[in-house]
Amino acid sequence: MGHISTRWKSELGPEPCRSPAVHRMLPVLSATIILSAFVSCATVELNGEQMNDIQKKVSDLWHRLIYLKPVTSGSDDHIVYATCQVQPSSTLEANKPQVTGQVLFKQLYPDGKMEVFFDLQGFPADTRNATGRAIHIHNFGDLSNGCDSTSSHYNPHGVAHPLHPGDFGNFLVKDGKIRKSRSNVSASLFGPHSVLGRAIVVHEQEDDLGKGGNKGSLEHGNAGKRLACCVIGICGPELWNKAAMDNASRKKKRRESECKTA
Ligand SMILES: *[C@@H]1O[C@H](CO)[C@@H](O)[C@H](O)[C@H]1NC(C)=O
Ligand SMILES: *[C@@H]1O[C@H](CO)[C@@H](O)[C@H](O)[C@H]1NC(C)=O
Ligand SMILES: *[C@@H]1O[C@H](CO)[C@@H](O)[C@H](O)[C@H]1NC(C)=O
Ligand SMILES: [Cu+2]
Ligand SMILES: [Zn+2]
Repeated sequence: MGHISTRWKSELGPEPCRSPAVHRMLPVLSATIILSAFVSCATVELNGEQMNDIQKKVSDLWHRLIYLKPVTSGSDDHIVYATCQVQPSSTLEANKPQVTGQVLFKQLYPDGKMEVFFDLQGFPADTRNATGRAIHIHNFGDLSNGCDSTSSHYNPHGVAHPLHPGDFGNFLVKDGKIRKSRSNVSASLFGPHSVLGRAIVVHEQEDDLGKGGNKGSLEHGNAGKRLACCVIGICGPELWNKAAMDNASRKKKRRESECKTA
């Protein structure tokens, strides 16, 4: 490391900015590359599984090196937060539900699973015929033509619906609202398949979850019109912490009122 720094100074002027994560990982990466070079030169026979394991480790290190956490969200740099401010589609007819609200994301870096909190309002309060409403991550964060310009479901692995990382399934409306947490979600806020900059779309209808028996079912679940959408962007911890506090105090109130009526 010292040697490289001296060379930077003498030949290339001041040392370029490098994030601490790169500093931490360079030695590990070099060691792994040397190790894998040694392994491939040695006459030791490796079975396919061992080879795959080495390949996986090397590729994992590269990913961590190249796709660094996009931004430090607040004081704890091991958590990434994101938000999506849901607005009715600009192409939506006036007689359709005007859905607004927030979708919040939290994920531990670099190995955590994404947690998502949905807080939406503006659905019809009459739930006599209530079916679920589908919510997905769509490919583009392009709202130039309302939610219609967000393209199809984000599908980095080329699989059929409902196996896309942003297929959140169906949400029941209660009193015109959706308020729901999901954890262990397979979408991610970092890495090569980060969903930052892509769109959340709230649909008018239920997701048939691939069981509709037609082509559309395996592409988008026949979830109908796009009511509302937003673009996922990085943020600090404040929104999530506030939502978690409100969530906890609602729960406490609910319990208290249940105790009173019991
Ligand atoms: C419920 O659905 C049935 C059949 O789709 C329809 O005939 C009825 O009018 C609906 N009721 C309400 C309150 O929307
Ligand atoms: C989380 O998801 C993975 C695969 O997506 C699954 O194997 C695991 O059992 C899940 N964990 C929990 C706690 O649901
Ligand atoms: C909200 O509360 C529920 C339980 O009542 C919990 O499962 C969920 O994780 C909470 N969500 C947040 C964002 O704290
Ligand atoms: Cu969708
Ligand atoms: Zn899908």
